[in-house]
Amino acid sequence: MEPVVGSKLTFLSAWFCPFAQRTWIVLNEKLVDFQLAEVALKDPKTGLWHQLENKPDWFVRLNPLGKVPVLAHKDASGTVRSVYESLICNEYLEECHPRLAMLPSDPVARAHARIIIDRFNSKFVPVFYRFLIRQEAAGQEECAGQLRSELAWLDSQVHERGPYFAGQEFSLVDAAIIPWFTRMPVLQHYRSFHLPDKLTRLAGWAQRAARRQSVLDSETVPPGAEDYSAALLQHYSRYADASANSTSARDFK
Ligand SMILES: N[C@@H](CCC(=O)N[C@@H](CS)C(=O)NCC(=O)O)C(=O)O
Repeated sequence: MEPVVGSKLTFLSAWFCPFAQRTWIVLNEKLVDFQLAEVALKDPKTGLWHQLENKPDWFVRLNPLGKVPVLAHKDASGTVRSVYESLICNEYLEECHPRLAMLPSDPVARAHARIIIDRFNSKFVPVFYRFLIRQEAAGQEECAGQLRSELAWLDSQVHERGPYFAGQEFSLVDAAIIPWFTRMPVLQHYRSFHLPDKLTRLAGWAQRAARRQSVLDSETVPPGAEDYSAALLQHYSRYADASANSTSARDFK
């Protein structure tokens, strides 16, 4: 249903979306007053995704890519303005709400935070989906190896004085990464993959970050479901049997 976009920030999301969850976590951390609008990206009967040409005009006007997350508001002149792409939404929130800062103040440390986000987004995220989509054992083994090497790199990046990636404060880096760690049970369930035992810093970070209130408050179940983890497993079944027709399934194949 089309949300009424007013001067208060509207956040377009989908309960299962890790990209939208990144932005939801930042909204929560920064105590932003927003209204949530859940977008129906899939046909509830078939579980298949609506293609761009079938998405409502109001949604494509707010994001021409037809994806969540989107942040939208009406400005002082009455014009609706929108921002999309999760990492850009998060930087936008950082600029609009600087008081509860989520990047370090030192420019080199800020750059380093962005380096971790960039590598995670360009290397880890595609392999997460590819690991589920690949049906043949050799392809899955290749993805498992790539994930293990990215996980080892991430373990080395947790701040030495932690517990978070940028130090003692939860930052945009943690918000960008944690949604894929709370989805690790999906890889365990469908691909028997788990975080290697020796990555103790990363495991400690994941446990701590997953328990943050901003993260817990961004985990919602779809109507009719009770258990978030079970609902996520059900959602990812279409990736695991390669029948998902989402943009992620196409982009990361
Ligand atoms: N690069 C985008 C990816 C967002 C994305 O793929 N969102 C998914 C939901 S998890 C979506 O809206 N997909 C729409 C579709 O596949 O049609 C971001 O970082 O925001």
